Amino acid sequence: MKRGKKRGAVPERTGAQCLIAGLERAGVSVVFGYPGGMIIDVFNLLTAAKMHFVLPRHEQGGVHMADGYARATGRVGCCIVTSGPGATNTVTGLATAYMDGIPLVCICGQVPTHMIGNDAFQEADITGITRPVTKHNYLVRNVDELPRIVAEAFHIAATGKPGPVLIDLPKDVQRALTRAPDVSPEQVSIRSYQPGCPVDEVAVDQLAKAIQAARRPLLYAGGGVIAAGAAPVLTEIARLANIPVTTTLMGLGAFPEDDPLALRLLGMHGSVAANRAVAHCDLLIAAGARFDDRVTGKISEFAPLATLAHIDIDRSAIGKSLAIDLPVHGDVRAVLEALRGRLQPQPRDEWLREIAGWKEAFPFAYDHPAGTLPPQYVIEQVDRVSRGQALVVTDVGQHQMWSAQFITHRQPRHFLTSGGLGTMGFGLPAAIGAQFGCPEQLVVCIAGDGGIQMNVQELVVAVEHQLPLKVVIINNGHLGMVRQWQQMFYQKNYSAVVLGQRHRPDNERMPGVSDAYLPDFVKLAEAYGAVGVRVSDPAEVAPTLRRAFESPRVWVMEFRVTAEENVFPMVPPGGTVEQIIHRLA
Ligand SMILES: Cc1ncc(C[n+]2csc(CCOP(=O)(O)OP(=O)(O)O)c2C)c(N)n1
Repeated sequence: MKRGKKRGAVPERTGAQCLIAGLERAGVSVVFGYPGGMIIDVFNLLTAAKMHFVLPRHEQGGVHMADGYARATGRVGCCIVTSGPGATNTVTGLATAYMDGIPLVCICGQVPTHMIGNDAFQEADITGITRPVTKHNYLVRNVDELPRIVAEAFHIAATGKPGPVLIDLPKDVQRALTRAPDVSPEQVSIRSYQPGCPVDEVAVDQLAKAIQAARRPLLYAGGGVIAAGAAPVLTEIARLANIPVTTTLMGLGAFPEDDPLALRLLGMHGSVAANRAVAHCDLLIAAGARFDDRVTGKISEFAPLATLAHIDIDRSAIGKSLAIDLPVHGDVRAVLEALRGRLQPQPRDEWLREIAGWKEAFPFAYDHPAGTLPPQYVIEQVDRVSRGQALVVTDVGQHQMWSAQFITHRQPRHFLTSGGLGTMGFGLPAAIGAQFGCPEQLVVCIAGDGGIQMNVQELVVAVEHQLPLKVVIINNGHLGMVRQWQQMFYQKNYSAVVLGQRHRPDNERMPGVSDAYLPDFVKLAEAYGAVGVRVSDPAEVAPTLRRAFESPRVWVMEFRVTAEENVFPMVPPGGTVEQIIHRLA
């Protein structure tokens, strides 16, 4: 048969061309990627593609950047890497996004199809490896299917409970020719995947009746509220029916914490008021939350007096950890909108008075002995100096919990953190991704001296792209959160938690090194082209932050804080609210 171009037919394109066209159709405007031999055909086209390209310095950094971009904007983040080590370097980032329900599409190069399974150079079975940490993944064997697969990947990532999707793309498929037409994510219809579901009016009626009848109702809002864009309607409902609200780590910002109904963070390091309210409420309405063990503590004693209602888009999350009395499967925003019209104002004075008493008696607090710099003080100042406007991205550890406690969270998508996986090394690259998504926004990364070193190489990306990013390092000279657990639960047997030169058993200084703390973060910042400053005087904290926030440059501010500060209150792991620890004796 003659190969000729029919009038009106789709011109022949390579797989790589189809991929780029698919990304453009999906509205990708920034792509984070790292090249290599098995993805070189795609990179060959990126120079001319209608999207901004960002080169991280490690593929893990690239995935966290795409993740931070997605968390800050609500759009699907996108990254492209090569096969083998490039692909395996994405696994932690994918697992991080998967645990927190973040929409990503990750494209990996792969060895040619005829070599798959032969232990070819830079071959890794990334489809198999990532199956448990992606919402869905594809190994593309036929170029004709590629336009549909790209559109499906974006559709699946963004709809239902969002999550990461991986496309494993062999080199020969990138180079093969096809006349398959482009497909948009909006055109996708998959028979076995129907994420939209109509609001269950009967269930909403039952929930409305339960709320009207409850004397001590409590809303427990998770990251699903933010993902669904349901924060405004949640706030309306809480105020209309006088229902106090507590949020998970992922839900911070779903309800303004300066509202008298706000109970703030729930769970292990949550407020006493929030944890007590759960213990005393007669109706607990979980919205876009998943009864995570860091929230529930001892699950059999969680909300012992309450009827449990659970609104979630993910049917499999309902009843997973606890039996639910009032399940409401559906989009959180649609369900809350349907609920709003069925509720009447209720005073609930007694319940609100009780809660106000707990809030007043047990605020988040810390000691500030003269001559010391408490880490909580630094974090409080970030909030104050930015007038509550900063988009804060944290790493993982004590500083993460203090950031949850000492920042007054007021709006969604302004507090980004690795909740489910607790990934150290997330903060800096995610903050860079967030800054790409929100160029006008003040973005502040708060990290520990341990976690910042896990992806510190990405600092150069912020400098290179002239991002106005600010990095706050809470330097306590330790892997603080692990040190706290060793202090509290392992008889102070400090194992592998001291960072820097003080780690030397003879405690002797190394020749030529003047400081016990290593690395020198100021020099490190300068090496990457950023402004680096060190602060240990409390009086210098606010002026330094102010100068940094007014500057267009990347600033790295190292705060030398009290070394052995702990995060309180603390419900011990697997414990109950009665066992809450307020401070060490
Ligand atoms: C990749 C990874 N490795 C190990 C851990 C376990 N871990 C949790 S918090 C923590 C200490 C973090 O120390 P640092 O970054 O200095 O922050 P700090 O707790 O002192 O604020 C560790 C090791 C983790 N969460 N992630």
